[in-house]
Amino acid sequence: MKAARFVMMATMAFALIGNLSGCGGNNASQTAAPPASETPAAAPAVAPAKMAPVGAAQKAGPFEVALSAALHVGVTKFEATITKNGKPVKNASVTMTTSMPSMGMPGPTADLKPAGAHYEGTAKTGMSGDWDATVSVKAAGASGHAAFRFKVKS
Ligand SMILES: [Cu+2]
Repeated sequence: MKAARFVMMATMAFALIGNLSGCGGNNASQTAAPPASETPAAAPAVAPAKMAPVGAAQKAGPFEVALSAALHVGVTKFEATITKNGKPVKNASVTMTTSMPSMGMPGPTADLKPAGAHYEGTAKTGMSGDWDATVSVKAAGASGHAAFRFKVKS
């Protein structure tokens, strides 16, 4: 019983620290989800939310960028689809930076890595409210930026 109680206290402390971290910070360690082994077995199962477009697809230099995510407060997976003249762009370097414009708060930065037909990565949107995300794309000697604004609901 003692061990179980310690695990519960540690889990609560971890959750508290997470809540105090504001917009999610801007270092990489805060963008990573905790290993599955640290997830308490008793945690209620939450059905994964459906990915949805984050605003309209944007031009980024010669590229078109569509961004989607299941927006919520916490660690969130973002998927970017990068095309050029309607065709998928491979071997691109894709980085997403975030901020909360109304609060002047920088948010996390994430490298979006190739995953199937798109690029994906996680970023912790630590607070509800309006967020900006800029997706920077570099591929085959060309580059561009696409800007998205989205709302994270509490
Ligand atoms: Cu904030």
